[in-house]
Amino acid sequence: MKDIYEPVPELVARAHIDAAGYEAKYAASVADPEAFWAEEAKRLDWIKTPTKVKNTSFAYPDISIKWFEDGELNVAANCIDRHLETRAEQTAIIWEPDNPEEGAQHITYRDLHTNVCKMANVLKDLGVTKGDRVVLYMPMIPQAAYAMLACARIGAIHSIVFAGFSSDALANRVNGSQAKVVITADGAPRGGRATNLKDNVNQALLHCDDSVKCLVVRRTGQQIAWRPEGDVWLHEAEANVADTCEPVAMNAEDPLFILYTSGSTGMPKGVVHTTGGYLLYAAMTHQYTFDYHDGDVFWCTADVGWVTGHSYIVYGPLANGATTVMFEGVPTWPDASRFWQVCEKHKVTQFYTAPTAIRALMGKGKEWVEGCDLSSIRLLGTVGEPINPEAWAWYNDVVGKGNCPIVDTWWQTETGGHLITPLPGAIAAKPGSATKPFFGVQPEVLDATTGEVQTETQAEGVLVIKDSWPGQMRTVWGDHDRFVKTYFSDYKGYYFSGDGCRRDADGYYWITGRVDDVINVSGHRMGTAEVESALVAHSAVSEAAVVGFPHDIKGQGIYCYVTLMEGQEPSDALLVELQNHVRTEIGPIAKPDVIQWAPGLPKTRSGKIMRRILRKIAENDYGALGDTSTLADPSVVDDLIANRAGT
Ligand code: 6R9
Repeated sequence: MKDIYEPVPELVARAHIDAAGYEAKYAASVADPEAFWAEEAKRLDWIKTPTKVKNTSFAYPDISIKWFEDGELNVAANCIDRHLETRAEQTAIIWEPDNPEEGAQHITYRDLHTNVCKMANVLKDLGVTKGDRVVLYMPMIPQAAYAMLACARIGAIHSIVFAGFSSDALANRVNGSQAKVVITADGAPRGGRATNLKDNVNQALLHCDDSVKCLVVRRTGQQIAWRPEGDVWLHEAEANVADTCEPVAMNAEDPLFILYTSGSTGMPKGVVHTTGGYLLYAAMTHQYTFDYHDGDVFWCTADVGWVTGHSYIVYGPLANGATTVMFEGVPTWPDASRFWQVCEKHKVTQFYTAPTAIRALMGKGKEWVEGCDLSSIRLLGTVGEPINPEAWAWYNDVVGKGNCPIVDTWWQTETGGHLITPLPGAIAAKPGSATKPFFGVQPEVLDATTGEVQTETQAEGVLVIKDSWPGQMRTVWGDHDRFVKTYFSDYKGYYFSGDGCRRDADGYYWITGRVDDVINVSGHRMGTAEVESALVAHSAVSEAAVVGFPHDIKGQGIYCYVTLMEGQEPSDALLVELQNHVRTEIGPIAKPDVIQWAPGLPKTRSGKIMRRILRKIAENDYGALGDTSTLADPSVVDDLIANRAGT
């Protein structure tokens, strides 16, 4: 593996932007953001063209972010209607089902229009109007995209809950946004097995207002328990509605969606994205980062339950009139060649996945890749966590055959789209680095303790952003103070990402991971506080502390220190019970990898758990325990080391 990979010449020739172009455009974007974004806004169809571009303040505590605030547009019209004149018969979505034998579907822009209009009319019949919230709890089926766009068409705000989350998590989110309708399916096939999604919804709705309706897509045809009062089959309801539906004019700052994400404290918070700035930013980053051109087939393997699915399966690609692949299955079923089979079958040109998937497939051996014709692939992308050199090299050599650029895109649920990323025709890649900022993005590295700006090019510290960009989240749903406190109170005047980073002598950014109590399990964010509160909700547990530890495939695993109630005895049975308990409370991705029985936890005299020490023990790194003198009872540490549970 080399230290640096220059842009591939054939790619530079056709790229939207080259090195000189990037420098000039970036300089313009930060010198005069108003002019820059006014021009870029032309990539959208506005019902009312905005006269105001940027009205944003990071001045603590009066954080206020508005873009294009007097503009009006409709997201669904931008993602569908405006393409009908030129590409009605072009495939908008290629849907690849879990079971390859079921056969793929090619959904044209015209089909998309019809399906979205129908679903929008069904939602209207269910009483949904502009500003109402609709929760989606769905498999990766085209109806998930229809539902997102149907909400956008009538001005409803969608909130997608990943279908792998538990009924408790679903209930919290339905109640948190006071949703009127939940859209789901009977079952969700993944890897040859179907989860009973509708059962989970029924469980969740026991804890929600009786008026909440449930719109059900028939996916598997399996037996489900029906609630006669509030349940509606989509196919039945659609039989009675028109197949056109006028898109509602939305203000650029009207919310488009809420997406819950984990933070360092408390329960997940509802990140709010709005209409104009978000769509513009998703579309623009999709075009430049992946160097998308007409005729390409773009595949992002994420789930629509995560922000990556929102921005790079649905909104960015469809705003650009692209062909986007939506995949219901998993990388390893029916066998470990599935991703590559799908690439070959649909002649995918850009492939975007997470390092955890690359590591898992790398472990299966390269013969699964080599049996497939991947000659259509021109570019590879990664997202979700830092990529380790072994995985980078394998992706580059085995999947990309050494001639596809890899774009390592750093961004977050909060940022709406890529903030730091290579542009394939413009920026040379260094394996493991997210490289340079996207247009309009002004990163700074601050000293973590003093908050001082690191003015030298070579620097290390926490990663903050100096000024707003259009795709930025606007608030936390129902709790603007939490938004201000979480992202703007630690380092005044900046948006704080929660990530640490290093900037090298060439000005390249290297993300080093979270500096807060958020862990990254298979590219999914998990607050350690969430797992802790699930553990202490079990009657046998008196106290719990959760940290991340390095995991070969998942990036980080979940390591739990558990103190039992008086009279409770540790046992293997209890261990399994606690693992399952967390799984039920949050979802399978939160299942603890390691549980260590801890008679006591290392605490300061004021009672604060010293996580730094717990992290070191979980990492098997005792040499670096640091100062333990402030502990109330230092002997606790020796006991934890002696009884360490991990491998
Ligand atoms: C898009 C997404 C955000 C957190 C982020 C960071 C980590 C994402 C990364 C990366 C290193 C990359 N992260 N991309 N770390 N290199 N290319 O993943 O959103 O689920 O909100 O997670 O993921 O730690 O802060 P989200």
